[in-house]
Amino acid sequence: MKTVLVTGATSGIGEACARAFVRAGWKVIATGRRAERLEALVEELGADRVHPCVFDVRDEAARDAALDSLPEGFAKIDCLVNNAGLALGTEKAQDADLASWKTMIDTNVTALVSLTHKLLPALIASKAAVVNLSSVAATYPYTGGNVYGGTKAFVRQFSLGLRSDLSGTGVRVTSIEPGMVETEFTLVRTGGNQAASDQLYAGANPMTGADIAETVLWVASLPPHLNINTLELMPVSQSFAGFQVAREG
Ligand code: NDP
Ligand code: 8X3
Repeated sequence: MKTVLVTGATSGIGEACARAFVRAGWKVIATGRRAERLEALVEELGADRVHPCVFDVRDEAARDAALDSLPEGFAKIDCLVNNAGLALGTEKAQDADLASWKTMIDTNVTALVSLTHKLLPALIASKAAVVNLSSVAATYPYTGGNVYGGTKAFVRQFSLGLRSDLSGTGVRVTSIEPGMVETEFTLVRTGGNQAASDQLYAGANPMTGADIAETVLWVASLPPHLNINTLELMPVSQSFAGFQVAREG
């Protein structure tokens, strides 16, 4: 039975990944800060299939303590899903909060890189699949997307660079780049504004965490000679709005 490590499995896409992988016969190392949500996953999916690891991805010491003591049945990692991440704020750069920018960079970039670096020897040994959650925001700029988009562009380019470096190792690397997925993402982005989150998704028929999880599972389950480099997906309701022009006078 193969094992996947999913960061950010307490909610949204990561939680759906935990369910999808277990349904497909995998074991899951599920990480996140909210212990009670991980315990609920263990309860739902079984302690033999889900191993909870409670840590903040930015806290390398806590992360190492959790991952250096994995139980034997979960010690060989066949897939890493770097999913934990967030956007904070929708303000224009000139109005944005610097602390929020740093939190996004620390979580979406620094922690992702650090975890990947830590696990690389093990991932190479197991010829693993690495699936990184980027975003359409990596490619298409929008007002207020500034640093969030920048972090996701980093994730995309880092994924492609990893592919290059890992040539010949059998490790596969994929950048998944979703558009609008209804999760707690907007609740987090707006500082807990449920009405704003509901309004964004209302009538838009957005993608679900399960939609993305099925895609991640598909990528991870492909025959070992196939690599999906990048995969961009959107709900049908979402598309492109073109350029803006600031006119004089
Ligand atoms: P959610 O807010 O529902 O889930 C985010 C997950 O990340 C939670 O499990 C959260 O766990 C975890 N997380 C955040 N910060 C930390 C931290 N410091 N330490 C540990 N875990 C952390 O959002 P989504 O499921 O939508 O987001 C998952 C990924 O998908 C993100 O990288 C996001 O950028 C990306 N994405 C989302 C899209 C969307 O429209 N929803 C579209 C494109 C990409 P906890 O709080 O318990 O620690
Ligand atoms: C999340 C998608 O369009 O809100 O990565 O930036 S978007």
